[in-house]
Amino acid sequence: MQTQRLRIAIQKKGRLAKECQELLKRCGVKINYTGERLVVHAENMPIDLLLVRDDDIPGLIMDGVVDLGVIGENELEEVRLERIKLGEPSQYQLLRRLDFGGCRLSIALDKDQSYNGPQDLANQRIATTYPNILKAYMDKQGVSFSTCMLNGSVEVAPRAGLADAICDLVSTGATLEANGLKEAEVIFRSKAVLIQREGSFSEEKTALIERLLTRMQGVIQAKE
Ligand code: PRT
Ligand code: ZN
Repeated sequence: MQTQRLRIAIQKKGRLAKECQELLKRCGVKINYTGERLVVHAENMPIDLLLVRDDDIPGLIMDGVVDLGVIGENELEEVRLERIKLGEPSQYQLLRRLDFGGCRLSIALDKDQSYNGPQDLANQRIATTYPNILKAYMDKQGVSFSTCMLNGSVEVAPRAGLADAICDLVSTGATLEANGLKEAEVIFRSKAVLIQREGSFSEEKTALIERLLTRMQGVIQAKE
């Protein structure tokens, strides 16, 4: 169901939310975020914002339910691989990489354990929220392993005896350190990105997207 208004999905709460709101504001999109609404309307442009869990954003784009979305590349890639596995639509267009949400997906293990390369992970159990990205990496290395899927508290899995190693997002490294873990291998580098659904757009929407991109370019350059 397409609407006249441009639909943009952003994270409702979390690490990307504030910066997405700030970016849109600097692009001149006026939005009142008060209240607990799923959809908020821009006051000065034909734009509707969908405020959702970040996990839902890649699927909303790939199913063509929203026009644009802002999402971390880690989440985007994980959902893309999962959908390919399930035979579901997995297409999107990358409009631009943004200047926030930077992190890396890394394999980490007990800081006292020796590590000389991916072959040391052979037949180990690795806890992660990103089983598809991890599998793609390990397959490329030709190393067999098993997983333990966790949607939270991944970093405590080794200590709790649930896994030998973890594969989780890292930014400062403080969480790994606090849990007696060391970063062994960076398998994916991520930033927030602006993506667009496949398919055709009305002339009005195309022009609005162009305008937003031009403004975004200016906003991001001004910060550099
Ligand atoms: O509720 P919702 O599902 O929308 O949010 P969420 O809890 O799934 O995600 P959220 O808000 O935590 O993160 C959203 C996105 O921010 C991620 O998908 C990444 O693209 C990006 N991002 C950037 C990060 C981090 N940095 C990050 N450090 N996401 C998570 N972390 C976590 C990491 O999982 C670990 O627990 O922070 C911890 C490590 O941080 P350091 O600084 O101690 O290394
Ligand atoms: Zn999430």
